[in-house]
Amino acid sequence: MRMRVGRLAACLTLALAACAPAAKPRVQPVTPPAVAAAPATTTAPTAMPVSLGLVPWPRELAAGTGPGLDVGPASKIFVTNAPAALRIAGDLAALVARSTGFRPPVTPFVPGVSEFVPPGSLSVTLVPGTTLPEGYQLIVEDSRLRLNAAAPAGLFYGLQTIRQLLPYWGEYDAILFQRPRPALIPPLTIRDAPRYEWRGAMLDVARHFFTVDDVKRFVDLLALHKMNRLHLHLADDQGWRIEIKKWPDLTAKGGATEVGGGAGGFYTQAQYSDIVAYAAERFITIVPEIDMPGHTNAALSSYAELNCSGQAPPVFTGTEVGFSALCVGMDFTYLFIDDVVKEIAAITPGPYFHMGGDEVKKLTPAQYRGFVERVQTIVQARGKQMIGWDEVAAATLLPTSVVQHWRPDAAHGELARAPHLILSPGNRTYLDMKYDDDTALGLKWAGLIPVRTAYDWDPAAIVPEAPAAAVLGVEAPLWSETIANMRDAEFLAMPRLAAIAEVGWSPAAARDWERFRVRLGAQGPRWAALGINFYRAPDIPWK
Ligand code: NGO
Repeated sequence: MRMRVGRLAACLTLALAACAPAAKPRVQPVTPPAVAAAPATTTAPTAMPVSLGLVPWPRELAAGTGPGLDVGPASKIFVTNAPAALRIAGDLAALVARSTGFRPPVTPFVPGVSEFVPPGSLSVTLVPGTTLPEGYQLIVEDSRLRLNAAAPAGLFYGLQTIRQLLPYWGEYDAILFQRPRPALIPPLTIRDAPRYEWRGAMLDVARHFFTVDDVKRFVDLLALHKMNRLHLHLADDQGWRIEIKKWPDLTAKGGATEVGGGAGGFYTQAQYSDIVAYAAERFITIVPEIDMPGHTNAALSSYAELNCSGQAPPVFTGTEVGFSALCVGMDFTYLFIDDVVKEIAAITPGPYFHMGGDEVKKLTPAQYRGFVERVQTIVQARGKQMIGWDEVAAATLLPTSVVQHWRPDAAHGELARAPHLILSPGNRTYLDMKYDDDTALGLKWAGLIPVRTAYDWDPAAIVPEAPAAAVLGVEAPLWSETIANMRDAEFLAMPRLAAIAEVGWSPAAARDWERFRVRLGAQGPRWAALGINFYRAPDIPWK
């Protein structure tokens, strides 16, 4: 079973070497094709061909004429001779192999040497300055496909688009053993780039533990939808999930259970680094969270000396919140926090450290603010930007700090002053809310969230008083009080994760529920082929 999950995970995000027979690249020098001029017209939102099952919808798309590119045995891939581009071209070759049974050879361009680029070719080029950050341009004609971007992330997102343009049956493992068949990519020009730089999801691995393979599979779901942040909620009352070498009991004791009393678990630092690297290959930044000063029973039960009373409370396997707090008046607490931040910062290449800060019921407002400000200094001294749930907006924040909005009724005055904002309104983005009253899993404190509710909102209208430049983007948290494994997680996340991905990526003017639900429905066969346990929401016309 583990093997299968690992293989599926590999196949799911185009680490496709694992899924298709390898072929040696044949080196044949050619010059890069010129980057195409802008298309004469782009489709107005009303004219968008919804038959293209793209999610998220691109910034600009112009349908072309002709039958499109027939990818077949004559196809070759030409690529900029740079490691990241070569890797993405290799993934493209594997993707084509899965769809057609033919693996196109990958040939690096050799600058200055001119050669004919044969019909049927695909090219992957890195051309600095040609696209917006994370953007790409994809031009498909009858005789060739050209993907170019200013940076590797853009090529990766272009590859995800190509994947959704190829037939879904390429996602089945079994197809490799069947007769090769041609795949037609429709003619079009796409100029794409995300609306927001922060397109994230959060996985709560504290309430229930999720294995490294589970997290990688979750990463795959994000990558498929051009999301680029995975926030890991690594510590809460019910479990501490990351090895801290100086404080081994955090995991030995605090990691040994979970909601309901199961065995729990934790990541060694090496395993965490493995997740970070896997995510980085998919252009996803890991954002580690150690929730404090509340939600800390796992730490408090591991070390008696962290408690004001000097007594360690028992481990906790229930789901109530707000009963635990670190001993904020004691200097020793900050030595502990510094050790934790230091070790996690050292294995986290991304610029962020999330300190939680939510639902603290045991401290006075002044104690709380003082705590947040002191932790903020520690995080900054360890080289990271502090993020906190929206309660931290009550403190005096550094210009680099980030506030994550989650309470639908949080005070807008404070949020508007936040140096940076991530939007995770509980009544729109919380993937752990039930779809409807019949949903067996999930909570409903923030309301029921059918797919349309997750889709039909504008991040710019959530805290209208906040300057547009302060809004980094959106994030969909998946809390795990009611979910115990990836099957459960997929059921709550999919399809709403795809809806949030489009909220974060696509321009507001291009978003439309009626068209989205058709495009989302077109993902059904692909997701089924990938073995994703998605909820067949009744408001979506699943293919
Ligand atoms: C809240 C709470 C979490 C719960 C979650 C459940 C935040 C930021 N704190 O969100 O502890 O798990 O709701 O939906």
